[in-house]
Amino acid sequence: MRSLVFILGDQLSRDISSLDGFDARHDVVLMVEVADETTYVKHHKQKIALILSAMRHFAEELTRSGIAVEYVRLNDPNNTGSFSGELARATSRFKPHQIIVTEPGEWRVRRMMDDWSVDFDVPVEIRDDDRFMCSRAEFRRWAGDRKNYRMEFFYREMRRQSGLLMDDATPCGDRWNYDSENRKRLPSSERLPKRSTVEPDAITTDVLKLVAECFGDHFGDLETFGWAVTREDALCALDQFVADYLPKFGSYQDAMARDEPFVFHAVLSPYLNIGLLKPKEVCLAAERAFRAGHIPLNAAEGFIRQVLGWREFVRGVYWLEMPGYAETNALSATRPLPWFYWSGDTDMSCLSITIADTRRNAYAHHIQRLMVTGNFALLTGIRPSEIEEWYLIVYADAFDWVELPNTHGMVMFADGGMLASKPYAASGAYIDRMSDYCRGCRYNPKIKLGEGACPFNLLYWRFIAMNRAVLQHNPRMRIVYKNLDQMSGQRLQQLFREADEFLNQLDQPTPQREQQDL
Ligand code: DLZ
Ligand code: SF4
Repeated sequence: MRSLVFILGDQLSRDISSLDGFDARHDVVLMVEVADETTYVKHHKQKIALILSAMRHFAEELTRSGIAVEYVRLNDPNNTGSFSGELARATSRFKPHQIIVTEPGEWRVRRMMDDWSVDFDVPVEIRDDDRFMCSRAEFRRWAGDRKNYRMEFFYREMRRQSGLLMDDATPCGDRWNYDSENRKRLPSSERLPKRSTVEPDAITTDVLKLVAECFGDHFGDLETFGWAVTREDALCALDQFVADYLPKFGSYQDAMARDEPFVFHAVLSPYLNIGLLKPKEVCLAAERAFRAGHIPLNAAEGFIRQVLGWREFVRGVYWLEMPGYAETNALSATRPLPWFYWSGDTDMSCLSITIADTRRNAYAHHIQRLMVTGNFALLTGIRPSEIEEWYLIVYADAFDWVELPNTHGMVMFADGGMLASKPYAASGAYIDRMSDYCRGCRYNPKIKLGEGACPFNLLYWRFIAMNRAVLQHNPRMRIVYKNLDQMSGQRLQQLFREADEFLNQLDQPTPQREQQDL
């Protein structure tokens, strides 16, 4: 045998670079389900089920096409439980001349790979992951000696380079960005088309059983599992998105609604991030729909900006700045994560709804993530590593390369502004404007102080005041500090007192938290 090609659980693409030049007469693919990956954080049950089922389907597809696959199941009695252990077993069994692998999406695993060639005494070729539209080298060139990175400039460069939504050298509609047209609240009369889910087949049913047995104490519901686990079904989800949701995705991109957890969002990120869909093809699908006159420009541009702009951008920042990136804590945030992030047990209805959606679907859309759970973590000063781990656990699409910059930089401003030009801090008024969550909440977003005041209002000004040293010279924060300085000392004192009372009860240890059912 010549090559052992090791394919990881988020590399489920037929054109993954590790398969380039694969010789079916001699080479073997290795895929492994291992305890280390399922438990290095306690992933949402649906996330584990999605990855394991998609891995099993992918292995079947490879086998059908004549590729020899060595597939190790989680409950195989000889399973060593780790990537390195399984690679060691496969190497001694197949005695390959070389091991080929595509670079992983996580620094932790990349470091592991450094040891493999010495440990197994076999050359290890680590290939670039060319499923992204911007390679790590191209991003490094773009970044040059910039001290901080702004998505908007990178995005324009990517538009020019890819030709997406371009009329020769000019952006379609003569504007790069239609963000200002993407902030409508969802009217209560708006009826959304029903989302279709994929009925579990025999493979998925087996995996669901396995996950229920082995990971019963992990966060999240399993009964609602309806993810696509094959490329074919992921392509159907893409078609449905373009036809039914994309036309209004632009206008309602930032809207939140208690009975519509997905609003008009694509919900394709898990498929993109494990390799069932390709970023270029989803962008092209949106562009085609626009050119054919089926969707408005603000929808096509808003969607393409997320995939071609933001997704590629955070991946570039991750690889450029790791491992030091994760260590920064610009706002010195040290509060432990409140227990209600797991239980959903809070009387702030925006948070309880978002957490319930997350538990049920292993998904929340970007404004729920940024402006509800994220905003609360920012305002209360949760320790970045704790909230990062939460995001990595609870979302089906969360892999370190994408989750970390989004949480550390965008949500928590822990990088001091390397990635975002100002913290995304907001009071209750923002949540009230963009959602129907406040209706029925025990608090009132219009009350700033005293009985019934929305905690976001108290916490917002406390956050602004407490972080003056770091933020006051930021040009985008100037008006905020001007407003703060106009508040009377007495008002500020009351605000701090009430905010601290709220925070003190947040810090109370919850009795019997271990017994609570996640
Ligand atoms: C996230 C995950 C899980 C839950 N399980 C596995 C697994 O059993 N086998 C595997 O190959 N990959 C898994 N993954 C995805 C890996 O954690 C992912 O490939 C690494 O984080 C590197 O990006
Ligand atoms: Fe959230 Fe405040 Fe609105 Fe309640 S009133 S839902 S806490 S923003």
